[in-house]
Amino acid sequence: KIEAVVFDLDGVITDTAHYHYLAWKDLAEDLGIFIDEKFNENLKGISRMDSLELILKEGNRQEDFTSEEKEELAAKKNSHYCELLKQLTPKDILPGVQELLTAIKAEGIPIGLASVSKNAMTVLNALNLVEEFHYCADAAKIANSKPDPEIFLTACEGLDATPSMSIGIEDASAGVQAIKAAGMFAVGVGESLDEADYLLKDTSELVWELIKVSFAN
Ligand code: B16
Ligand code: MG
Repeated sequence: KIEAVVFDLDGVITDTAHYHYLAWKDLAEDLGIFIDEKFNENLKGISRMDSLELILKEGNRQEDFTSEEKEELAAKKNSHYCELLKQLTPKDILPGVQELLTAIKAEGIPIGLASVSKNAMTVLNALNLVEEFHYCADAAKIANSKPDPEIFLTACEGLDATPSMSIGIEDASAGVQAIKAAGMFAVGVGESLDEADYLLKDTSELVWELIKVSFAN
């Protein structure tokens, strides 16, 4: 019996990954660093400060800033990101997600959130999805960013679920690695997620009956 389903947020429930990208790209350009969508793949599921470090490294500028200055750069990116988030409405829930949540709920299976985003509750609120989740792991209390399993393990614990009997859904390679490291069944949505136990092209393919069959096999 499946004990829980734990969702990633950015890139699975809604496409905030794109807003993260726009905000980072802007900041990077101010620093004379060029990043593209391909580079952005490395930032998915990675915490705010770790993302900044990767961008600075890309431009060979890691040593150019004090940790205080880095905090300011990250804060600048975040306020731009929060500005972009104001456009978000329930229409931005990705295809298939609402149906999937409804199907899981109908079976009485607890639903959790494992987002390392400190803006996760703002995003869920804008999408009107807060009520759908029985437990949301608090990113502020997580010491290790994905691919570390910490956030998925915290979500399972919060739902009183055994990780090996639980499913995680992710769009990022670091996230799929985190699910596997937690000992859970990994559903991957998108490209280059070979480690996933069940791989789908996009969220419209997230069909509960098919996920269940794949989990059982
Ligand atoms: P914030 P997820 C992650 O969310 C994003 O994928 C990642 O790109 C972002 O840097 C991270 O959240 C931190 O977000 O700056 O809002 O705290 O994929 O774990 O839902
Ligand atoms: Mg994601």
